[in-house]
Amino acid sequence: MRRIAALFAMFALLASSFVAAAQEGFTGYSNEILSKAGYPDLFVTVGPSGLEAPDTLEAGFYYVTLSAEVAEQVAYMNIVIPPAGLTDDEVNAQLLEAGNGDVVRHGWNFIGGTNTPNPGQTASFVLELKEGEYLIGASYYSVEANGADEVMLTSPLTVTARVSDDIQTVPEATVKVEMTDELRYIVTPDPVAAGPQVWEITNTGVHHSHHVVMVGVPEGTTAEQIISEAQSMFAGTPAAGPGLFAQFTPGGYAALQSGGNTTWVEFDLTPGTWALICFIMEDGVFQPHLLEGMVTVFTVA
Ligand SMILES: [Cu+2]
Repeated sequence: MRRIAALFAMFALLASSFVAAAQEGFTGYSNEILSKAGYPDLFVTVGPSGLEAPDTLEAGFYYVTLSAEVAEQVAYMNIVIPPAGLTDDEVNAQLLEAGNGDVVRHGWNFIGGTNTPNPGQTASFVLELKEGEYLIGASYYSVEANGADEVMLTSPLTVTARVSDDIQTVPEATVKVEMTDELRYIVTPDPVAAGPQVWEITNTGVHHSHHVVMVGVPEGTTAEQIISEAQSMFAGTPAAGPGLFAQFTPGGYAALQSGGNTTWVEFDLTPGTWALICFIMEDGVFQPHLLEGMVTVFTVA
């Protein structure tokens, strides 16, 4: 997403080709399996006319579909529980800071979300909503502006006890990702099969929120190489020659999840070497989880 683009705007000279690649769009999104799994729809549409989303739902699994109202724009969303005591303006500002700037403040519970991959396209995922009071945060922006024009809107969501008597089952996933408090991703299996796969993404930790930025990387790239290049860029001493990041191709994305939360997202990846990278920065820590080792490389075959 432009979350990558925004980060790499910081390394603009180096990463301009990657930003350009990001603007060509994400190629790994898929809706073949989860769309037919029978979960009730939860539609979220956001744009200049406002944020359109339900205000009351019963507890259960939902197939969430996010759309930008304006075909030339993209949209971001996350279902959240903000920390108590914030004003509406603070909630909005901190949501934008998290979605746009990858900065996570203390006390937020990010249940899960997504970003539309390209203008004119939707993004879907499945999550389980439990009884409680939530906020849907959703924003819209143009890809060209790298999120500088992003507008964040919120809408309250009350989830009531489940009364429907149909039995819902947990989505069947063929790939699992654990995001841990040790700032690691654990992907199983490896290799991942090519073609549409449902990914179960769980933050198994307690203390940190993470997202998933999925990129295609040159064959044989190691996590150590990605960390090393990121460290060089952060230190302002980039290696000579074409940067590794400039060779990344955008694949997929899953928005912030706090500890204990799971989303199910479908990706269709081409054979090759892929990486998951976390660009999230803790409040007051001006470096992404990536620099603390939160990147993993896996194979799609
Ligand atoms: Cu992280």
